[in-house]
Amino acid sequence: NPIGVFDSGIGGLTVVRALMEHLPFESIHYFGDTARVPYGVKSVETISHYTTQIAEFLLEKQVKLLIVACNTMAAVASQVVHDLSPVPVLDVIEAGALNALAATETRRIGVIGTPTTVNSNAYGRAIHAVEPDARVVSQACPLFVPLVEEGWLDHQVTRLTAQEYLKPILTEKVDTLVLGCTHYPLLKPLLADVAGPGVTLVDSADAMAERAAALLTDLDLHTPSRQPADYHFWVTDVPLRFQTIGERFLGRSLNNVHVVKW
Ligand code: DGN
Repeated sequence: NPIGVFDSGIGGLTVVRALMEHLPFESIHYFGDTARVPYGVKSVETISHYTTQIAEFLLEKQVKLLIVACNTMAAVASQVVHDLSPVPVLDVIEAGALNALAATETRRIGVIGTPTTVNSNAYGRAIHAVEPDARVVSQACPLFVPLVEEGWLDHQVTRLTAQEYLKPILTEKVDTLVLGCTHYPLLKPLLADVAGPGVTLVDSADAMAERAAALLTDLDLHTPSRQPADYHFWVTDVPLRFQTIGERFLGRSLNNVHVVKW
């Protein structure tokens, strides 16, 4: 059976990309709510409602595992998915928090994400559940999503924006920085440069793929490598530049795109 991955839009394709690299034999059904993105500024109630709809859609595709790729959804609606799903559920925040704890030496961790993710303090809660003494400093970076979608991955404007956003975090002398949004892995080289050599970046997409691989092994749910993996992409709209932006996130050509009209 396939793995179900979902996001508020196309950003979760960074998670699909990491899954394709770590688990090349697993088929994936991706759902991106491109008609209703961005979720980062919506209420908890609305996000929970949308999340339920999407999780139910993927469960009908007989997925064996549900992955909440969107940090914003994971931050406020992860419990909703756990409550309704008969199959295991993984979310990016848990994955990112665990990798940050594995990476830090000083237990001073920075987190960046959308305003909803940061305001929810979901990373802080996940980190403190394991390590109550950790110091977590977070910063909302609302301008990063449009900059990434514009393709300004190595642009002076993005660099200045990053310097401004990271200033308060770097003042706190963190040694680890969690990229708590689906879009940020594309900014990794620039953020590594701005943060400097003393800071380890935790890519929540990679963290998720590692956790998913470990879970499939634990539960003995791996697909045998006999047939090629099959990928399907369900979206609620095909907006302008969808293909270009999607392929940038996925790192390869994007086929089998189906539009769901809700
Ligand atoms: N996918 C969202 C996240 O990871 O937080 C970012 C896109 C958005 O909803 N603004």
